[in-house]
Amino acid sequence: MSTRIGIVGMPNAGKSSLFNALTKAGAEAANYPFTTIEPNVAVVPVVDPRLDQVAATVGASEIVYDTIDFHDIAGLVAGAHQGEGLGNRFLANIRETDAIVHVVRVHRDQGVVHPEGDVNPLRDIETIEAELALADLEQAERRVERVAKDARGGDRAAVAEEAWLREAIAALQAGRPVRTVPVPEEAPHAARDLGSLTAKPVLFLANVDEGSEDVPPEIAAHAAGTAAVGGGLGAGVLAVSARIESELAELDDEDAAAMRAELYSHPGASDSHSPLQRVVRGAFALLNLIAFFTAGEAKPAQSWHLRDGLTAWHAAGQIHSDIQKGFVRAEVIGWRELLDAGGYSGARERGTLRLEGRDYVMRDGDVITVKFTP
Ligand SMILES: Nc1nc2c(ncn2[C@@H]2O[C@H](COP(=O)(O)OP(=O)(O)O)[C@@H](O)[C@H]2O)c(=O)[nH]1
Ligand SMILES: [Mg+2]
Repeated sequence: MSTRIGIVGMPNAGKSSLFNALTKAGAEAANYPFTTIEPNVAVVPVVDPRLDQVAATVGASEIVYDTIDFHDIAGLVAGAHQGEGLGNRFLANIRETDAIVHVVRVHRDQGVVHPEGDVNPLRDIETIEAELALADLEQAERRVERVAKDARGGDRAAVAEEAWLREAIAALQAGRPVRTVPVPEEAPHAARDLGSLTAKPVLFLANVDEGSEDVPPEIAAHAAGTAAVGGGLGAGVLAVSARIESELAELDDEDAAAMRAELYSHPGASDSHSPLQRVVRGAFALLNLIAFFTAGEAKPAQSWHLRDGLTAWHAAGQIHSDIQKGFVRAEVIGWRELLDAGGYSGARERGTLRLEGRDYVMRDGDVITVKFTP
């Protein structure tokens, strides 16, 4: 299942610029299996040099990177929860995403109109968050009535969910996102069943002036304050110049690297860790995802994602439901060990290719071959 990220922010914050940059990055990645996509969805490869090396080591036929879908969600304005603008439809679009990238205008280019007249990142963040919170509040108030009925019938999960919903409502009324309210063990899907927008992890993307890479401290502080309690899904922050990225995406790699080196003074600014890939990786980190690989001689080498802490059986399910159904065992090796051994047969000789059962907890960078009965 592909990971879906919704891009939100004030009008003119730079959402479409970021989206266009991401779209071009996706279109240029070789060997991407394109499917028909909607105009507001950018399918972006999660570029991973480890997979390139694994592919070369085993003699794979091609490289297929895991992807993230970015959705440009325009039209979120003050009053959206009441159907202002195209409000409700856009809120529905956000509900279907796994995480949110919240673009915040920081750049002070006089040539770009700000809907409120002046540049004020924290105010803008609060405007957007208030809309998300109000939408959540409406949903929660409606849902709590229904759940309360089941709770009165003595359903334990419903009792836990009702208590959680009441806490969530109190948090929202106090201006805190739902993600700060821990979900009870007895009702683990409470936030998902609510379709909560403010429970989703969020990556604040400061859209900064060209040449800058500094996250304004007030945005960093806000992100830290809105993160989930007790770890887990939270909030992150990055600085990018959306306009520059959309322009750089038009250039070939060499020209883009040269221009980056000119714009950003520190070493490393011109390497392949482009700000767009930082956005992609930021989204990955936000969702607690790890990467694993499948690769074989004359077959595609492919990267996949999995929630950290899940098992070989879950990994099999990511690859194909039939492979999961018929799971017998898995051959697993760390990507580095596979490289060191020069391939699978060398790894077998060294004993670094392990046989694992369905409960093996996958690690970031594992290369897996699932044996299954069809
Ligand atoms: N100077 C500058 N202008 C930007 C930047 N990002 C976006 N813009 C401009 O701001 C305007 C609105 O950007 P757009 O991406 O369409 O915003 P959206 O409404 O959030 O989709 C456009 O004219 C962009 O070229 C930036 O980083 N720096
Ligand atoms: Mg736009």
